[in-house]
Amino acid sequence: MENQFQVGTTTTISGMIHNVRVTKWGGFIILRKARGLVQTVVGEQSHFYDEQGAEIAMADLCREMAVTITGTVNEAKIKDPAALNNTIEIAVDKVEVLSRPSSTEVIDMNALKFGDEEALLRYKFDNRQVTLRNPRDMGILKVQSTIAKAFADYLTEQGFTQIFTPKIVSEGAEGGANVFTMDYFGKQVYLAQSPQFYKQIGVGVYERVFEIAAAYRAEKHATSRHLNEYISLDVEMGFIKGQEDVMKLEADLLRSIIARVNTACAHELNLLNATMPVLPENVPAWKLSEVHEILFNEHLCEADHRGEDDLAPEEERAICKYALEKYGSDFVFVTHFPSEHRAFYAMDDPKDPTLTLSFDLLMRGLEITSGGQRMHSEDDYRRKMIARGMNPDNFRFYLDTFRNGMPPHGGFAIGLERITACFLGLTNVKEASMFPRDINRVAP
Ligand code: AMO
Repeated sequence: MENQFQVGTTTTISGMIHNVRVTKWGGFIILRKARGLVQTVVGEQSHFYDEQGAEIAMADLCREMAVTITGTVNEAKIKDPAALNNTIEIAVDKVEVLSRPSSTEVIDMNALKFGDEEALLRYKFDNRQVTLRNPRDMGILKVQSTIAKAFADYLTEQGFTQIFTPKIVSEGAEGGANVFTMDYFGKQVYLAQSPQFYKQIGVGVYERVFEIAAAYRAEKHATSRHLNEYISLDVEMGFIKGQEDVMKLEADLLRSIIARVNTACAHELNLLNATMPVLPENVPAWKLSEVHEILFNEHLCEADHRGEDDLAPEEERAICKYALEKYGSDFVFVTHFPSEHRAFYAMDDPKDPTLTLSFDLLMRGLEITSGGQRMHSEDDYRRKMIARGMNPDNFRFYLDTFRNGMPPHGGFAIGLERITACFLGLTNVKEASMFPRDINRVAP
């Protein structure tokens, strides 16, 4: 691509017409490529041809035509951060139309006026198949794709095997009411809330596994942090000494992802005006009870949350702010959540069985990960299931895994849309989903 833009050379470039601006002396055709816009300048030397090769006028060109442009690369200073290369423009010799939209009124996001941010988002999502065609949204999803690739690459280097597990399942793994049911040839089944059971099973096979796949949660409330279908970056590893091994792996993995995004997506980060988070060598880690105490003692929250079973959203924001100011970290691990409120597969802390060896990772005020050590003895699973009123018979294949032997193990899952939104400072995770599903939306 770089060679294509050598000043003084003739180049041929194909793309979609993002915009046409006619001036007295000619005008501009702004071409859209996969990574951004290219400015081309029309002058007296320019000729235009339709799909049949017949000569047409510049005025016959319109947005979203697919074209091939041949011209000379010239130096230029382009201010638009969406420019693929802001030091050049192309003086057009010829434009060949390859195909055209069937409507002459294609959607132009820039020309639309909206009363408020909500209305803009609604319009964007209602017409996502077309509104995605703008440098900002393309940039968000490019960063997301880079995160997923960096995740897979790092783990593969560390000896992890990528697995693909079923999304139609006989039991929900995470409990709670947010599970979608579906009819499966007359039997009630579920959409997987997570690949939890299957990634643990994968550890019995490959020791270290990861998966990148959709997870389903029947979230009944429209919030800026929940989707009904999201992409879960799942990791599970065997032969751990404790949850610290899992936390260390996640910190190292994130360091590698951040470095990759910084180098591979410098253009997108600039366009989105995003500053990547700081992940220090030692990420602050506090027990849940310690977080409540810190925030109370430092007067950082309005309410007194001591004794509560979970983190309140105001606490998530406050502890992240505290960690950044005091320890220079955009990330905070919170550990030792109460057993009663954690998924049944979490291992209880032998020192205090009311707590679990589990953690959340917060970033810039938002939970991006849950993880921890899991139980590995069938007896422990049965005991916990029965205590929670679950029927172990419904989990036969899962329990069978432990009956047949499992190493000490643990893992975590990162919500891909959440981490993308946090990296880029987006206020709504839906913006980091190509086609978001929420309580009111299943199309496009
Ligand atoms: P948990 O339910 O906390 O844990 O989910 C893990 C991470 O997935 C993301 N996430 C969501 N993102 C968008 N919309 C949602 N509705 C949504 N729900 C969850 C979040 C969250 O931190 N099996 C465990 C993980 C593990 O222990 O390995 C699990 O699913 O970023």
